[in-house]
Amino acid sequence: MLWDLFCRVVDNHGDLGVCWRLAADLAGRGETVRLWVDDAAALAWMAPQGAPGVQVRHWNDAQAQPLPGDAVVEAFGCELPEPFVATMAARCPAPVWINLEYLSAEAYVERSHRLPSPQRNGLTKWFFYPGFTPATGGLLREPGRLERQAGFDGDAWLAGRGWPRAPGERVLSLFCYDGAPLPALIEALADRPTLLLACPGPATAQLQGLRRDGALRNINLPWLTQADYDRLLWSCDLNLVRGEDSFVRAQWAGRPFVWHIYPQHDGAHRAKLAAFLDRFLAGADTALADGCRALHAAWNEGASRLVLPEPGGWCAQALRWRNGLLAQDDLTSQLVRFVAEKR
Ligand code: TRH
Repeated sequence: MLWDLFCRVVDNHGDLGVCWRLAADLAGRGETVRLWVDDAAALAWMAPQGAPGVQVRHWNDAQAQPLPGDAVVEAFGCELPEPFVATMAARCPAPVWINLEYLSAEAYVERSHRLPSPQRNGLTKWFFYPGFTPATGGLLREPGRLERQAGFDGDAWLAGRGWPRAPGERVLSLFCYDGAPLPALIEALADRPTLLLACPGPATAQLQGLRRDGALRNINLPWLTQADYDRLLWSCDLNLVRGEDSFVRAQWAGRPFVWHIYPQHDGAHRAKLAAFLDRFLAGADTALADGCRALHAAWNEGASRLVLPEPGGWCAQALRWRNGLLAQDDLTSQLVRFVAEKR
């Protein structure tokens, strides 16, 4: 089938990051995808090699009213160009119109997933919610990901990139927003030799001015391709991630992670964070659960001090969590089935 996937880059990189990953995954399964995006600049580092079967088109070209595909995905409620919507209404059969929502672990997601929204022009827009349970649309997980990680040697990869782990050193990746309490993190890491691999943006900017003692060293990374960013996550003992897509990729890495949630002015992100931790920590022992919650509160509220949970139990919980998620249908499979069902 032909898919039209619309993406508007709000800020940061997750809208495009998620849409690119979905487009490439669909194309990898034999679908044809037109990715309409208003600012594709970040693809230059995210996916410089592109993907067979994905055509990246500029958002404005959609005004020229190409014949819409079999499925139209409006990512994160980005509001499609009116002329394109008009051609959708005129197409017979009408395309299946999907609004792909942001990821959340909150309960409303299961109630809202797959709900229809009849439109004035006679079309139906379907709400499709990613999520962490079988009653949701699931998570992006392209075929072969687990196998690629299984045979991967993280230390060799780090050394090959010029960021070698010294003997006995703990290695962390750091991808965060402004406001992350880096001084508290640096203090919490002082107990062991640590290599901090800082991703571009607030992480490297904030580390610049901070005093660090001998036990901790940091290297500022360039923007990596999505595939290399995955390899970074697979190579580290602890991944500090943010937003939506790196947050999911850290869960697939099966390593301890700390989530810097995208801050919302009305504080709605706090409920979203709590809902995720409730699911992630289900079945964990009290010490780990309390430690993880306290760490996320400190990291997301900018505390002056933070404590890392004991790594052994944290690793076991991250693996248990990933194994549970692997049992669910992935987002792309569910989307393809949903469109075939509604056509
Ligand atoms: O950049 P983000 O903060 O994006 C955010 C979130 O998606 C948030 O939900 C959304 O509301 C907001 O944008 C508008 O974090 P995220 O989601 O992890 O997206 C970053 C993308 O960049 C992701 O696909 C991973 C990728 N990436 C690389 O490819 N290479 C890199 O070196 C790094 C650090 C990230």
